[in-house]
Amino acid sequence: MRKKCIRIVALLMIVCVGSLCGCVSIQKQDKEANQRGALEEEKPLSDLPGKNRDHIVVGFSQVGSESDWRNASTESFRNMFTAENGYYLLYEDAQQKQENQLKDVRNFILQEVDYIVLDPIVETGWDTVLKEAKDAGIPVILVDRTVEVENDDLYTCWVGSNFEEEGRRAGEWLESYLKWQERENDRIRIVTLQGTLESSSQIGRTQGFLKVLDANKKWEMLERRSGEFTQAKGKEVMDDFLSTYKDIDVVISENDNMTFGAIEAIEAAGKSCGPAGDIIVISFDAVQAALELMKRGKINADFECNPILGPFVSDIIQRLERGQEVEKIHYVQEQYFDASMNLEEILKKREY
Ligand code: GZL
Repeated sequence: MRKKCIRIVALLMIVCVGSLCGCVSIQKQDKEANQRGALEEEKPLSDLPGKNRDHIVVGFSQVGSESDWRNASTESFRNMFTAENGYYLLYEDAQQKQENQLKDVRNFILQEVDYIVLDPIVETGWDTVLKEAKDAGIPVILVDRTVEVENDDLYTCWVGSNFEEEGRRAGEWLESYLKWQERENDRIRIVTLQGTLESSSQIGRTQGFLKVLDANKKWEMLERRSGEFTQAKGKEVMDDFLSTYKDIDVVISENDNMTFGAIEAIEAAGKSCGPAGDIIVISFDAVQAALELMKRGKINADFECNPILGPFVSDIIQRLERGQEVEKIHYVQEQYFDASMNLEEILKKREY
């Protein structure tokens, strides 16, 4: 009996010491994780600065880390939402899954954050969770991509790009480029690498380009298929396009990482791309690595999508904190680049 008691006491001591270490490691994990921005363990609210706290607590659900553009977007928020700037950022990477974002938003509500920032991976499926945030009195600011909801009172505002405008400008650029090549009356065979289907960036770019495609009867869209905004999938889809279609004149790639994969596939098939190549390559995002490839003659044109949204969102939050009204839609300014430009100079000034 005595032995059993000693064993139980010993076991209890091990459990206590273990949980103490565990607690220390969780706290330590919290600290490290919080630097990464992924709070693994919920901290008691009293530990979080914010409402009646001395910081504004912002919960940010990010799409994932699928592209250079996405990483620049994340960095923009991390650099802006710091303690020095008066914020406490709860950052979650949803790994390109909507169900993770739904969990993120509900977790932010539970933690009574002051603001929710959401980059919605796709446009639909948000009404219920946005209503929960509204009922909890937590403003939701949409960034980058947007949502389709019954009632747009479910979110405070959206900061992002005019994706349809990006797509249309890409089509108009192709029109003028073909004219310059004296190919305006040629049959032009096009394939498109689409982004994540049903994301607003994919919908807008596809729709915008389609407007110009419809106005050019000699252009033929051989196929559109999603490369999911990633390099690997972009290569896989382009490989398949190249083995399916003998003559491709133009690739429209709805982000630079799919373009990187497409260029790999084109060159592996013994073809060439860019101004001196067999295939015209038109891309979106205009990240540094893509402009480097443009400088090396592999990309013809690239339509910028500005990922530096952190400062815009902080400005909106500061205005809301002062009780000011904010616009529903905030478009960011964007430009395009093509191989005729001085890319050396342009690259010196690029932030991302
Ligand atoms: C566009 C953004 C897209 C980028 C991709 O605003 O949603 O998602 O074009 C990223 O690089 O994956």
